[in-house]
Amino acid sequence: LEPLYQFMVRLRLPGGVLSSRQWLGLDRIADECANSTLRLTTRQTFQFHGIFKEKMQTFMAMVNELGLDTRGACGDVNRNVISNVNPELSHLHREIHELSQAISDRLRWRSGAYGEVWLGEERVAALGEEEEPFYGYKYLPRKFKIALAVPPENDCDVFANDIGLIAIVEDGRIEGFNVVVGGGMGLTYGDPGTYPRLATMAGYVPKSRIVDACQAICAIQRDFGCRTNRAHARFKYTIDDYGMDWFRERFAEYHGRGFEPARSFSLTSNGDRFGWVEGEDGKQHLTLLIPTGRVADTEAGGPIRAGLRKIAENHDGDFRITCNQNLVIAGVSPEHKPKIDALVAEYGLDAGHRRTPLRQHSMACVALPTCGLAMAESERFLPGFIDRIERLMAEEGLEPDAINIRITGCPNGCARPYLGEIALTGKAVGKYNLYLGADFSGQRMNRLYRENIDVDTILDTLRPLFRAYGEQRQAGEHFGDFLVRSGVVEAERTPAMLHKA
Ligand code: SRM
Ligand code: SF4
Repeated sequence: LEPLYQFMVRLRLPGGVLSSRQWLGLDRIADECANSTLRLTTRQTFQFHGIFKEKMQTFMAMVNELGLDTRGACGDVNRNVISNVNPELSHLHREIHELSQAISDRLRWRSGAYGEVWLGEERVAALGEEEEPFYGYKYLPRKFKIALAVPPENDCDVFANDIGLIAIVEDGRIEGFNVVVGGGMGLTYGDPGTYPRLATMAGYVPKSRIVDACQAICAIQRDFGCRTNRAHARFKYTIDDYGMDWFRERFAEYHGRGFEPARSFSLTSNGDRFGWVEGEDGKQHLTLLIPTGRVADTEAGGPIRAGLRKIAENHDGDFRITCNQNLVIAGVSPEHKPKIDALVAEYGLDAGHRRTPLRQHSMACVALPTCGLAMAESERFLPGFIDRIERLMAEEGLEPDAINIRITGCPNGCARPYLGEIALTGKAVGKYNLYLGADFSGQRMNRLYRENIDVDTILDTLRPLFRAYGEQRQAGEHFGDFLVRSGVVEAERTPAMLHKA
């Protein structure tokens, strides 16, 4: 008798875009093969939980029938390429999405094993035959992540990625990208050799060469990344071990030409913007908060999944998952807007209790019960925690305000906690490390403020800080900036800053 194995599977979905047909197909798969929920992730795609081993082949075949796949959603390869969703600037979004797709396709692993194992295809490669022209037989030392931002929005947390591409737009067209390298969030408690790191500015690359440039950078990590210690194998450590001068030289060698000097840019926020906006093509786009990305029908959360299914049945545009676990009902023609509005109201998808600024700017990773690495609750802890923070802010006379809150069940950083103005990382059941003082645009990390404390102590710690913020904040000043200006925490100096261009 075999144990009842069950699996989590995530999809590859560059730029987070899918059609109504695909949404309906995934919704059906959730019932037929998984635990009847869909989970929008911080990397703009879906996770399915609770897929029993006997259902795996059916699951993969159904995903394949939708024109989707799971290649590179996990493993020591390039992961899901994420990008700005940008609903109003339709042509920019199209360009950025096409590039995400092109980078993802270029760095997709090729092995026929996928088809053989999951889709019943014939064996095509003989043993020892090269199946992976780019990855070779060893693949990468570790996972590798790429993000594309379109200033002024940093909704993809571009500096948290191995490669971050910051679009330089001139006359309404993408000319090229400032390339930042060596970002990453994970750390291991008690191992000072591991740390979160913001990516360092490398320089500018024109748009026509950006896919090749990404491949060259990924190849540098393939050839020089650490292969003896997995805790040291991410690209951020390669960059710190060898330095930026070395990296720029290798880039010029691998790519055939070097970086141009970085162009100026400005990023102002790293969350999503909610509600309807009209695109330049006259189409309407609605960004909806999906609490912690969980698409499910529950008593507490309401019929989110049923509502989105109904929308997909009536929607003539597409869906775009944001990098903050939310969803854009995109490309709605003006005559369809009232219908979508009516469904949103009928299913309570934009209910007032959900629309508070704190909820709109909070993220939590999955953690318990499915994540084997979790030390504490996260997804299930966030709603109650936000309730308590909102009460605390009201008690201290603060208006409801946008503060970027991130929670994870362990230090791995799946909700990019080190970019939260307030962040908790799980230490043990009911206990968290408290981090404070990131900025509101994903360009400064926070600092560890208190270790291993329970929720009551977290709130007691925040109370005087909220009070001081209410009394002393400057006009428009965000909470994280206030904490740094008032000396509560120092601005984080990360290795990334030490190597700044
Ligand atoms: Fe993650 C491992 C969930 C984004 C850093 N992550 C995991 C696993 C697979 C646990 C495991 O290895 O057994 C989690 C599955 C939990 C579950 O039950 O579903 C998991 N990670 C997630 C998701 C679903 C969080 C979410 O709530 O949305 C995100 C899925 C992304 C996707 O669709 O591809 C997710 N993970 C991230 C991010 C954020 C990002 O990529 O922008 C990070 C930090 C950025 C980075 O990579 O540096 C992240 N996950 C990790 C790490 C630490 C990596 C490191 O360098 O130390 C691990 C553990 C590992 O790789 O050893 C990990
Ligand atoms: Fe699991 Fe830790 Fe990632 Fe949360 S941060 S999903 S607990 S690995």
